[in-house]
Amino acid sequence: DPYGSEPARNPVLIPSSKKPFNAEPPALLLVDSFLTPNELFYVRNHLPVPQVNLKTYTLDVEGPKKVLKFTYDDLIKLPKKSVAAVVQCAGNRRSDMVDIKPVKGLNWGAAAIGNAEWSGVRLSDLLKQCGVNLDTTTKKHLVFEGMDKGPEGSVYGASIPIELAKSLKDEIILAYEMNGKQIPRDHGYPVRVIIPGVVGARQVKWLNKIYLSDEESECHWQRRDYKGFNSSIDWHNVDFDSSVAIMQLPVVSAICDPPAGTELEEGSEDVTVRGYAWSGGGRGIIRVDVSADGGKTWHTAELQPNGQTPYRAWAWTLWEATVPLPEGHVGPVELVCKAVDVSYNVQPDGVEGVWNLRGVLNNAWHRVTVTVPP
Ligand code: MTE
Ligand code: MO
Repeated sequence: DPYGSEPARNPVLIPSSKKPFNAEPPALLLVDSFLTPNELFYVRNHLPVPQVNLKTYTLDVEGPKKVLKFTYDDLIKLPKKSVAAVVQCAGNRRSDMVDIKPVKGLNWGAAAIGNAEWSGVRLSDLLKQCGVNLDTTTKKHLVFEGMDKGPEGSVYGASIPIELAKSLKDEIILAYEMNGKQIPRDHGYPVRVIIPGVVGARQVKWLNKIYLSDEESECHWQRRDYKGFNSSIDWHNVDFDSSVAIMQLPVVSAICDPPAGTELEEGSEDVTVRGYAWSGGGRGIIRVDVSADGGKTWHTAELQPNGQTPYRAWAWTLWEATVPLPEGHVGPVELVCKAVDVSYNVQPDGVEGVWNLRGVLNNAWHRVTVTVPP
């Protein structure tokens, strides 16, 4: 059984598939802390978790003339850099898309996202040692390969366009710590790449090799998945080559508290709503709006500062709003949230317009129905 040596997992995680293991925490737990605890962080594995021996582990970095093999000990001796950054799956909130029309993919709720402090080595430091200058290279893509293998021996891999790598430069890190602890096996032990502001799919876990190329990663998940299409494209007419691999993600937010179906207290005059907001590309969150009447009227939420600047905001913003209910209201209450990022990007009001066959990039207003008992 290729899945015979999987790590132990927190039973609180809600699996959307067991082999490979994919799971998210109850969304309510996400708003308890700015940094998502390692054992609550969603897990997105496409393949069995590899068994890596720290003593023999190497990270190969290919330069134009030489390939350097960094051992774990080599890496931890280099200058250490930390960044608080979100990792979010492009399929986060896919379950809301399924309600419109079936899609292929794991049925994620709103918790296929987490925010951790990642520590490790700057990619630019390793590249320099291999004679690569990111500023001047004429190669077109920066390619990453993992150690997790499919049945035919192919490994998980991904790439990012060199222009993106250039713009992020010192922010890309090869992380060996997650929230101050060694990265857990499910999250890429011993080393994963963290590319702040970019979709989870490119943040390769169990990192084995880095190189520059004129071609994108040949990996299935780079070329035949994790791309967006309009809602008239379906499996009979999709051409994956015609779309662009998802990199930076659009602005998103979700209500974590109260969970859907919550019965509020009898006679409630207001409801306190909490959640997260985030946007790709380091675009900070400048506002979150919350409605308790399905989106007719809005209240501005209080944002918890994340300590980052608005144009380099890799971490999420947690928020809270106490919204009044109409006097004497009983019955269902439709809570809605929507966030605005520093580019004044907003979330679309409905899922219909952003529906796509893979169920990715669902950043529509998030709606949760709760009820006030009679
Ligand atoms: N890296 C490897 N080697 N194998 C994988 O299956 N999944 C990717 C990415 N990196 C994956 C990977 C996807 S699609 C996501 S969303 C994130 O890892 C999930 O990271 P996490 O499991 O630490 O939350
Ligand atoms: Mo993902």
